[in-house]
Formats: sequence, C-alpha cells, structure tokens
Amino acid sequence: MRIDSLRDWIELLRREGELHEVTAEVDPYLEITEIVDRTVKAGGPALLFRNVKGSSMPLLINQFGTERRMCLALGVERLDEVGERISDVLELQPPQGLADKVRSLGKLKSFVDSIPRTVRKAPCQEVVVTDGATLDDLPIMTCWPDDGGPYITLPSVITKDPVTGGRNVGMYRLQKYSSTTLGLHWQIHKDAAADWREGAGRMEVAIALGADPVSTYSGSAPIPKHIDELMVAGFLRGEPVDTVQCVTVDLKVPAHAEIVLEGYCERGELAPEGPFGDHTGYYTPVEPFPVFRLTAVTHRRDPIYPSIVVGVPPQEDEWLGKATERIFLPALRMTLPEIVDYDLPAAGAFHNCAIVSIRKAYPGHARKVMHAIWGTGLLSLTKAVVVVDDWVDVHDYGQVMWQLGANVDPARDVQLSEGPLDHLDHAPTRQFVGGKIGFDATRTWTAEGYTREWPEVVRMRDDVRAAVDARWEALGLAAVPRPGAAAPRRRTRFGRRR
Ligand SMILES: Cc1cc2nc3c(=O)[nH]c(=O)nc-3n(C[C@H](O)[C@H](O)[C@H](O)COP(=O)(O)O)c2cc1C
Ligand SMILES: [Mn+2]
Repeated sequence: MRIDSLRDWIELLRREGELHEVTAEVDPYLEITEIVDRTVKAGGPALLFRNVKGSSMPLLINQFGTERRMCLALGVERLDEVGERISDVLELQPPQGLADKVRSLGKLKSFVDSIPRTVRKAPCQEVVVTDGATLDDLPIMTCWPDDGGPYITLPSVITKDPVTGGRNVGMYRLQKYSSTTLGLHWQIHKDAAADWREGAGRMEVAIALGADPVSTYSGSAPIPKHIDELMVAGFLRGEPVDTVQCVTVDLKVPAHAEIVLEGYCERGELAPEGPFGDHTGYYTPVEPFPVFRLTAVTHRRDPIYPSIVVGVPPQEDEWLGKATERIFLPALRMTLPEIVDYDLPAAGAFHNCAIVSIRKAYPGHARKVMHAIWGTGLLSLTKAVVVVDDWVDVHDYGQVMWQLGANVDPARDVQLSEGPLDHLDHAPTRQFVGGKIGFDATRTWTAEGYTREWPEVVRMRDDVRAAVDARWEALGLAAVPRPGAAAPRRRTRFGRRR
C-alpha cells in the first residue's frame, strides 16, 4: 500500500493493530508526556489523542516508537533492506552486457524517479490563513516540568541555501514564544545553521507538520548538505514526494502535509531558547537561536498535529536513529569497506558511542577506523569508538563488553584524541569541543608488537553441534529454545524477521 500522507499512515497503523485512539481529554502540558513515556517504554502502540485540552486538533504521537512501526513506515521487513537498496545504486558499476545495461537503467531510473514533483493544488492548502495567522490553534506540548515553554517537536523545517538555492529539510525543535513567533533550534553543525550563516538579511522558512512518515523521517537523517532530503524520501518511498509552492514565501513543501507554517527569520535576530528536556536525558540550557515570524498557516481540513517526546532514553526517537544507522551502513562502507557492521547505542544518545566491527587487514587498522569515524559527517561528533573483530555482533552489547574486557590492554589499546562534540553535549568543559576515546578491542597481532600467542576463542566443534542438533528433540529439550550457536557467530538483531 502507498503511504502518501499522514492519514494513509494512520489507516495502516490502525489496520495493523498499531494504533490506539484516546477519546478522553488529555492535557498537552506534561500529561501527554507521562502517558507517552510509559507507552514507549512498554513497546506500546502509536497514540491518537482525539481530545487535547485547549485545541480542536487531534494529536498523533509514538508513530515511530517500535522497530516494527519503523519498518512499516519504510515499507520493509527489516531496516537493513533499505540500506541494501541504497547500496545497489551506490555500487553501480559500468554495465557489461545488455542484461547488465537494462538492470543498471532500472536502478538509475529509481534514482531519477525520486526527484520531488510539483503540484498546483495541494491538500496542505485546503485552508489558507494569512491575515491573523496564529499558532494558538495547535495543541503544542510542554513536555517536561522545567521546559522553557511549549515546543513543536516533530517538524520538517524547510530552508534554502542562499548560494546554491538547494533545499534543506531538518527536524529541529521549535519553541513557541508567542502566537506568531517560534525559536529555531538548528544546532551549529546542522545544514540550516549553515544556510543562516552563509546569507544576509531575511531568510524564509517553512515548517511542515504531519507529512508522510518517510518525508518526516528524512528530516532527521544526516544527509550531505547538497542532497535534498525530499529526494531521499522519494527514493526510500519508491515514489516521488509531491510538493507545492508556499503562499507567502518562495519555498516548496510536501503537498500532503497536515499543516504548514510559513514565515521568515532575520539574520541577526536571536532570542533565548530553552531549557528543554532533551534526548541526552538532561535539560539543555538556554542559548540564543533565530526567531521565526509567522506569515501564514495553511492546513488540511480537520488537520492532525504530530508530536514526539524525547528525554531519558529509550524514547520514540530510538527508532528514527536506528533507521538512520541501518540506512547509512552502505554509504559508510563506500569509504570504509573494511567495516562489517556498526551500532550506535540509543542509550548513548547516538553520538556518544559507536561500536564498529572490521575485517582487520594490517597493523594499526582499528586506529585508522577510529580516525575515519571522527572525520565522517555527523559521525565525527562521536565521543567513544569501540572497534571489534569481524565476527563480533556489534548489536549484542554483552558480547561487546566481553571483547572490551578480554582484549583491551588499556596501556596499549586506548587512543585519545580531540575534536568537535555535539552541540547538546554538557560533559565537555567548553561547549562544542573536547576529548575523544577509541578502544581497540580487536585481536592484537604480532606485527603490532604482541610478543605472546593470542589465544583462541572457546568454541564447540561443528560435528558435536550437529550431533546435538540431531538429538535435541529426543533429549526432551524441544521446549528449550535452541541457541543460535555455541561459538560466537553473527546474529543481526535487525536482520531478524518478525
Ligand atoms: C525528534 C528529534 C528532534 C531533533 N531536534 C533537533 C533540534 O532541535 N536541533 C537540531 O539541530 N537537530 C535536531 N535533531 C537532529 C536533526 O534532525 C538531524 O541532525 C538532522 O540530520 C538535521 O538535518 P540536517 O542534516 O539537514 O541539518 C532532532 C532529531 C530528532 C529525531
Ligand atoms: Mn540536510
């Protein structure tokens, strides 16, 4: 089924038993957060609140809160499938024979077909309000007790590069200052912040709320600046995203969005933004950010408002982050083919830790990979890198701890460095810069100075395992789940069918 809009998506969630509707009145001030926090941590359904105090709009939340729903949104069985489709295109070789040419054309076509279309008439403009446009009709949540105010938490913030004219879509939270102004929390390393720095004077901004789930997701993905997130969304959907020209600004927005906020900010005008209970699990402090001034609100008839809560992990954003981790593995392998797999623990807020398994081929290889991670896109903000051998399951944190404990000599295997850190990281003494640490938990080679014999992992012989397999039922052990392997073997959590 094609999911062109948030409504299609809600229908799909309902049919799949993944949606719970709440008709009782709920308060967008703290109460929804408490309900959602419990629901997310219990692996519960998406929630559609029909009756939000102070607003006539229903509020959708927890749409991405489980692996299954993230897969449903992307139309895949496993998150790795998406990466595989991308690597198909990335690894496109000059075609050899005719059959090869046809196949390559198919792959290229799927790329060309990803380019957003422009439509004249769009659902998101069924209702257009310019005079007297206000944010007061939206059920904007105040998530945590010490938050600086209500925040729009799941927006697609659309801006244009002042030099190239290229579009950017970013998921940046927006603090409600007044009926017509918002704080634009694009952090220093993000693309919209670059759009802001590189120009002068007024900068137009459009904010889409409630786009189709893939377009929404794309705003959270660390896509290189010169690539339009909506094109990536089109590729992931297998269907281009329809866009429409805004009414009061020169920007195009997803045509099927529920609500669009049009406006601008003036370069040079900043206002205090924060505090906000963030995905680090801590409040981020008050800092100056640009001010969005509303010029129009357009929306569908009976719009639905989308929201998300972040806070002490795990939260709903875990699965947006995991989708990104899986989708970007092939791109990472383009420059680092030695990487077998990687894992960014959600509990490490994604940027605090990366576990990487590699096919080690030469002395010092693990350190090369650490430095590469510290030099790649937004991954460069990673604080700790753990490198393990190819057979280790990076998603099995028990196995990773085992390797760290068993293989690391802190006098030899720790690499300290320095570099940029995440905008939200409160640990470094100075904001934005600080230390990096790498752990080489791979087997140490003689060529790396190891003077003893590195021991073998304790593994059962294959013939014994096969014999026990054959006897399992006869031993009356049918009810005991058969372990995948007695010896460490790769088991990809994201490769499991559900
Ligand atoms: C729920 C959620 C909220 C986010 N809030 C912010 C934010 O307020 N500011 C920010 O700079 N990044 C935020 N991010 C991360 C960005 O969306 C992400 O870094 C994305 O790559 C930014 O787009 P860009 O690469 O085009 O700048 C958030 C991500 C998620 C999943
Ligand atoms: Mn971008």
